[in-house]
Amino acid sequence: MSAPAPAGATSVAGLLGEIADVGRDATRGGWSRFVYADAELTLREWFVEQAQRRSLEVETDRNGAIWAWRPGTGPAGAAGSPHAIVTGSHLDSVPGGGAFDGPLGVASALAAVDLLDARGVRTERPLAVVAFPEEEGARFGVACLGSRLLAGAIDPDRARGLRDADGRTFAEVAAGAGLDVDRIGPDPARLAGIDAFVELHVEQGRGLVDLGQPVAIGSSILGHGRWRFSVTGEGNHAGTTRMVDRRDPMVVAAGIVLAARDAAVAHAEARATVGRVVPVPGGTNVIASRVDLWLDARHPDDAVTAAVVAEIERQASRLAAAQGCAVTLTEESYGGTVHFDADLSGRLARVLPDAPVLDTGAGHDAGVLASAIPTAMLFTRNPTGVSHSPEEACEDADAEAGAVALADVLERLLQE
Ligand code: HGY
Ligand code: MN
Ligand code: MN
Ligand code: MN
Repeated sequence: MSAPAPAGATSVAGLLGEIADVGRDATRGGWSRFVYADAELTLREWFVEQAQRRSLEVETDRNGAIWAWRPGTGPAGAAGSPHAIVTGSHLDSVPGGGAFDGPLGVASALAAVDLLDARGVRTERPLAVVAFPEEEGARFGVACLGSRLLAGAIDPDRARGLRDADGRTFAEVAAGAGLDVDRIGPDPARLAGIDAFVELHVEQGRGLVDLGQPVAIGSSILGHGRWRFSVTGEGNHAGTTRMVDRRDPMVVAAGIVLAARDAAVAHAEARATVGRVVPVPGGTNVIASRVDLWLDARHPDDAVTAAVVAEIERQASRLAAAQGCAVTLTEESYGGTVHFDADLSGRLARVLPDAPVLDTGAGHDAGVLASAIPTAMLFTRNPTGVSHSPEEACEDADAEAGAVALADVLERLLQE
């Protein structure tokens, strides 16, 4: 487990430089920082240390999110006090992901706190910087698990039973990290104390590159969901089993991957991805008995997403029948298109009049919380436009511009 470099930075690039070696994935490339695994636990420690260096009051909520409070001058003023302005993002990553998806929002929030301190901003409202757990859903399969629990968007019993690739449950793993898993679930009192949540995130596209701007305001998040196909056939020997005698679920899985591409291509703006295919038992010289594969499908119109998934399901059934296999489909999570709070986004636009407005195809904790509190997003330019890959990038100057924009927005919201 690589430890972060000694704390001391205040620039966004400096802060991210302190954690640059945490969770590097020598096998896949990029970074793999899965919730409650070593790298993410190190990032949690780093975040707490950064917060304490800034005299922020740190607490962990019932769902494992870390909240660092910059007290207001009003009543209570700290954890959970009323009329708070909150910013932040996540520290976890996809497997072999980039260095900015998540951590850029957390580091920019810490740098924004430094700017507010330097400007002598003191307000009745408190400010909190939050790091949500399992935003990518890379370990337990449900994206934005921490913010969904907070907002009551997932049943706590279902969350406790989610399993990672090793079969370990969220309850077991989170308890091992010190969380009282009997208490996970909605936290309406905490949400009631928040007047606005603004998440800064690296742009996962080329919008700002094409517009020649460093920072954008978010407008909406594409509706998207995750589904699991399980194809069962007959496990057997790769060498002794004649082709005519096979009931090979991997052949069906290959057809489903192509069916997903074809179904999405048939609908403008639709996206469908099969990014994970897991044969069981998974031997090189073994015909799998079962193959699990996960579909990620997205579209601005929920009905089109449903139609795309239905078409893929039809093709999967046809393919399975042709191979003497069976196939089941389970919806793991779904969230419709989110439009950020118009009033809040309008206030951001008055603070950042030159910032363009962009939608995003990527999910975010802000998208989940939009159902419960006023939320908005800022995006910082990514020169490659690539994300969920080591190619993800953000120039130092743009990262600083993002932090200044966030500080300007937070200062205005704190004072209103
Ligand atoms: O999958 C997403 O869109 C997000 O990055 N979790
Ligand atoms: Mn992501
Ligand atoms: Mn993200
Ligand atoms: Mn996201």
